[in-house]
Amino acid sequence: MRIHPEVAEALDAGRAVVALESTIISHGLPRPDNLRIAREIEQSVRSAGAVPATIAILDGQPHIGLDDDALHRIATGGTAIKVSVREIAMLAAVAGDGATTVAATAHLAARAGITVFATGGLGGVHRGARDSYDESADLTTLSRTPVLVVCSGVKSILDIGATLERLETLSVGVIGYRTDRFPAFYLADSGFSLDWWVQTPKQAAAVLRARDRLGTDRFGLVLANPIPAEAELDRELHDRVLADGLAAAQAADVHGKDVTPFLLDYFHRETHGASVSANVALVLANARLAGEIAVAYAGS
Ligand code: PSU
Ligand code: MN
Repeated sequence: MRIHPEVAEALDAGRAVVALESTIISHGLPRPDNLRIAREIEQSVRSAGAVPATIAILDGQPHIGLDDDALHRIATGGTAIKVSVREIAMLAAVAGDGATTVAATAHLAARAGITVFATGGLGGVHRGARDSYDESADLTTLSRTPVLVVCSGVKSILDIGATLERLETLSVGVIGYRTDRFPAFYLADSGFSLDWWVQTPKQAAAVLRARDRLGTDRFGLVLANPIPAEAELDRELHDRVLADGLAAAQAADVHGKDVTPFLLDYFHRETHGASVSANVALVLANARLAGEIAVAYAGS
């Protein structure tokens, strides 16, 4: 692994660092805006007083923290494939470029000693998983990776109830940020409630500290931060595009790791950019909150 000097220095000094995923940049947001947004996400982490570490694979080597050239290559180079944990070694062997999913990012972050991680949405159990068995490796990876993922829940393209059940089975704690409702990415409320919530970054850091003391720190935690109210997607538009997108994916026989990027792209096109604005708003808010939590955790 190559740890960026600024990140290495912060980790050595016990200062706040926030890991950021790269699949959202390469496969989750449209070009060319994705490069600017990737920089803004890093800036949000900095505005909270933490150091951003965007994680990706370049020439087969995992990078913890990217310089601007590397960020550029992942965002606009077209060389990076979507990489989950099981593919890191294969990509290393052929010296390829990869954009890491939540699972792969969490794995590499934990190895580098980074605990707090920000993203937009977590992967989960896909609709129809009873037949397809399509469940994101994000869930099983979190069951054995000691990170706190700050996200806006999971998208309604997934089976949210089943995803929450799986998180329970896998011992991954789910905490709402100033809410007792599990968010659904573009919408603040998925209709599912939560048993636990915190009101401040300090309280989230206290959970991390307690878990370190009690030995439950082998599992991941999800901190669910709902999209800011003013950025929510119109619910009717959301429901219509969701139904059409799921039908389009089925008609086009899309499956496996292509499903999530396909549906994201469908949303972007069919909402004429409204879903991208919502996506950007929530990911910037998550990056900032993750920065605040990392600062509180480093100082506690
Ligand atoms: N959900 C989103 N946006 C994304 C992703 C998920 O709202 O960009 C990406 C993340 O990188 C996540 C991955 O880890 O998709 C999950 O893909 P899969 O369902 O193939 O595991
Ligand atoms: Mn899948």
